Amino acid sequence: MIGKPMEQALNKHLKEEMYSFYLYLAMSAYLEGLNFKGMAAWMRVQAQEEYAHAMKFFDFLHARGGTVTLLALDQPQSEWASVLAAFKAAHGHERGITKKIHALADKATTEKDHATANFLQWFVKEQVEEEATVETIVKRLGAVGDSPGALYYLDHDLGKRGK
Ligand code: OFO
Repeated sequence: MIGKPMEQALNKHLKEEMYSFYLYLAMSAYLEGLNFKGMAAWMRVQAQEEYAHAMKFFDFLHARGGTVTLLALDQPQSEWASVLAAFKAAHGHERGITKKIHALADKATTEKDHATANFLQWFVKEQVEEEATVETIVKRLGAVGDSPGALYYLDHDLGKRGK
């Protein structure tokens, strides 16, 4: 049975993952509006991954005899200054999520909740990948600059995700 403070913290994080879903869906809509269909598809796949992350918390809470409480989501931003700005925001967001996961892992250790600490290790590893993947895209976009040809090539390349 999970302790109440941990249950509350995991419910709060479930919301963070759902917000990530919402944010990436908003970025997908923004990119779709700019006609960068490959990048929009990439963000849509990312949103689906975030939904799956949220559901891991949902399932874990139930498996531990906890209660799932769905908290209200904030409205995500809907426009960015550029494609690069959107991906930079995604990178910043992932860095923030990493910090939150680490704080949760610290809490589980302090509370000697070994099951939760073990559950969170998957996310610790996943965050390394999440940050690295978006950082690579930010770097590629930075290298592309204002070259339309290179930008459309990158769009096409990112559209391969999930196909
Ligand atoms: Fe769930 O990893 Fe991104 O936010």
